[in-house]
Amino acid sequence: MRKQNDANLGASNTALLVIDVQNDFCPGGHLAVEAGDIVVGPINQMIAGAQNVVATQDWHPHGHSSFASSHPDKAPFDAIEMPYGTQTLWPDHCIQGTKGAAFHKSLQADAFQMIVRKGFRQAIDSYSAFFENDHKTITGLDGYLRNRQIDRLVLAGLATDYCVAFSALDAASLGYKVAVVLPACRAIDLEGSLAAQITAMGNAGIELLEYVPN
Ligand code: VGL
Ligand code: ZN
Repeated sequence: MRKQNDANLGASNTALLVIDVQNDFCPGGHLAVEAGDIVVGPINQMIAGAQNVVATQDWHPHGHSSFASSHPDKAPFDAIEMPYGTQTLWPDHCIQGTKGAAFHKSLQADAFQMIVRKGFRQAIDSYSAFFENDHKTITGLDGYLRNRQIDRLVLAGLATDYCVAFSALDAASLGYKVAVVLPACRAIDLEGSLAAQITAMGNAGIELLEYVPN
């Protein structure tokens, strides 16, 4: 069902949180998400109507511990045990300063008021915009949003089942009101991860919007 303007992006207490719309997650990139680039149009439309816009940028050093290439005998999409828990291994992607780590060229990145870089510590990955994968190390975004008296977040970007979902779930557990705009997200979908994360987000009280709010 189509709802009218639920996301209310023009409100001063609300921020649009644009997750990882970077070349490596788009077609032709090193960890391409199917049709990842189609999120750019709807996100630009939302940016145009938003008062507050924050973005994340996956930002790994060479040889990052989340890369399969850093582990002998491992292949991309294998899982390994890290001191902080199970970690999926990825193709090398979003290496600091490379074209793959840059935002998609058509994304209205000039509108970003704050860019949170994550995954820059060699030994730990970070899917969420709030906490690294140990669920303890903070990125600082919560403090920034609180300082700006923002308590509602509308998320969109890549990938639905990893960085978008982890960010949305952490935001909900931190007490934010959270919505995810599904048509402005695309998933990696490893072994049912999309369905699992959609269920988890629903259970956490996250609003799943099926349309692009204007
Ligand atoms: C992401 C896997 C590895 C994402 C980032 O942005 O969803 N997924 N690094
Ligand atoms: Zn990454």
